[in-house]
Amino acid sequence: MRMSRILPDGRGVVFAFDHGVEHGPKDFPPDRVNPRVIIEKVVEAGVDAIMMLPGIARLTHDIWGGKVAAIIKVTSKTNLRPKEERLRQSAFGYVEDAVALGADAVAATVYWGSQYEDEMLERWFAVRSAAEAYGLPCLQLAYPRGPAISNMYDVEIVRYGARAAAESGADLIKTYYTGSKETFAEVVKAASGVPVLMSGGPSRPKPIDFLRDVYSVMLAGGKGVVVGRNVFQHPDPVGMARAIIKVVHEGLEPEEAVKEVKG
Ligand code: FBP
Repeated sequence: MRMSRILPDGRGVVFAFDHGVEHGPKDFPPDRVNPRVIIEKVVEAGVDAIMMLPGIARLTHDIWGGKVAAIIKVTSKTNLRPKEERLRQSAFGYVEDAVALGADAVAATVYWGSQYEDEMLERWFAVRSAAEAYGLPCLQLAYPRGPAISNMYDVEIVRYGARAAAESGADLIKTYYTGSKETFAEVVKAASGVPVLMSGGPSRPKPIDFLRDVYSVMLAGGKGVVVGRNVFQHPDPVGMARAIIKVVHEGLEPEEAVKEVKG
């Protein structure tokens, strides 16, 4: 039931909105620092789900409740930490908080390859087993990054993370785009049937470039996208979200979908 709210036709567009802690308020354009402003826009655009930390859910539930699925992320870290400590995420709430908030799923990050992999796996499995008891799907942000990884977008590295995510019991995998349809198909294959969603990444100057990546992901067998900055930093977030939705759910070509975007 819950998975079908996130991937209504087997595919989904999830709005990622955990940046206030991960990157700080500098990520938000000055007119959108209040989370309610942007949440209103993505709900209007018709995203399938919003991935957020517990506090944002409390502050905005009256906008998305009953309209859009909620994925509560229960790990995070700040960039205020010393650099070498940024390769671990801490507990940022508990599965019970997500249940109390009426969540459809929980999310947690694992930095595969980090020197703190051990600690993050302990946390992942604690989240995984608590969520299992409530029937809550677990989205894993399967991000390979660590001292031994020189290129975290390399297909060998990304598919390793996707495979490890599948083997650790993820119900949904969010990971990096590897740059082409062919390489992303390898990532999808490694995930062995667990739905793979592309992580958005930094804002692309031209919306068409982002839409082309999303299109390739779908052709590669990906099940959608978990996108933040490419929507909330764009001057027309509603148009941008609508364009992405059209590519993911209707298979519209990027050149057509981009017509939704103003400016
Ligand atoms: P974006 O689409 O903005 O990249 O959001 C996806 C996301 O994974 C967020 O969930 C998270 O806060 C951020 O990117 C992580 O960014 P970084 O790569 O700097 O750690």
